[in-house]
Amino acid sequence: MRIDVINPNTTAAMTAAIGRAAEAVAAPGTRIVARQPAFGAPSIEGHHDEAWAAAGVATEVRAGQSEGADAFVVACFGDPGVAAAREVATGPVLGIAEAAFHCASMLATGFSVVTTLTRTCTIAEHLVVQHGFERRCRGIHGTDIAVLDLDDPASDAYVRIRAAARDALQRDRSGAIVLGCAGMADWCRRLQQDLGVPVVDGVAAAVKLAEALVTLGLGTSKHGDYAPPLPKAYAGLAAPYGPGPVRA
Ligand code: 5HY
Repeated sequence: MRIDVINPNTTAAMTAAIGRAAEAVAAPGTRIVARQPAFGAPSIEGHHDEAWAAAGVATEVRAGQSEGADAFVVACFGDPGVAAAREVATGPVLGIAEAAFHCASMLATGFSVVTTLTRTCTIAEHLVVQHGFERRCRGIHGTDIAVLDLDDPASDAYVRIRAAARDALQRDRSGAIVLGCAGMADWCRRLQQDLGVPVVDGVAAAVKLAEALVTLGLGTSKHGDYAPPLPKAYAGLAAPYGPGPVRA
């Protein structure tokens, strides 16, 4: 099977790291295609970034669908564009936040999220409510590390994230940690060893859940609001991306 893993931001180094994290857990018969939009924000750290990211995700899913992708992962913790992507795709479309919430909920009675900028915690809170995890998510904590500073040694990001996770486990009385950024995927196993609790990276979780759904012969429902977009001519900047046949 083919799973397209979309980094909704435009930072190629992050796309490559996300692709590696996906390939590290993919089954032997799964081909991972890591991709990113040609336009948008270099990092997604708020509602305005997310608005453009959602459009970028929709364009990448439309392209991947025409290339025969069996499933899609939206590898940004805000899950931007997942609903629109589900209209376009026939296979499963999983956002890394939703996937991580499900996995963490099967491992502990309560989990905590540790993410980047505190201002993005509200976006995660919206996702918790949207997906019905209010009773399982016991806290969402920012570290005020910018997304693109995660791999800068000067940010001391790993130590700060580990400290925030330790504090969250105590303060929230939670039993598992969800990593609140696709850029934290590489630290998942190390954090799990250091903390002694399950640590869920949404990229890996989404890839394995997507594999499971495809293997079960399950795809996105086309009955209801995930039916294909209604054919219409889009104008201006969006003109090439309107519903209907993929742009040549
Ligand atoms: C992400 N932003 O996973 C989110 C993390 C965040 O560019 N990739 C981004 O802070 O919401």
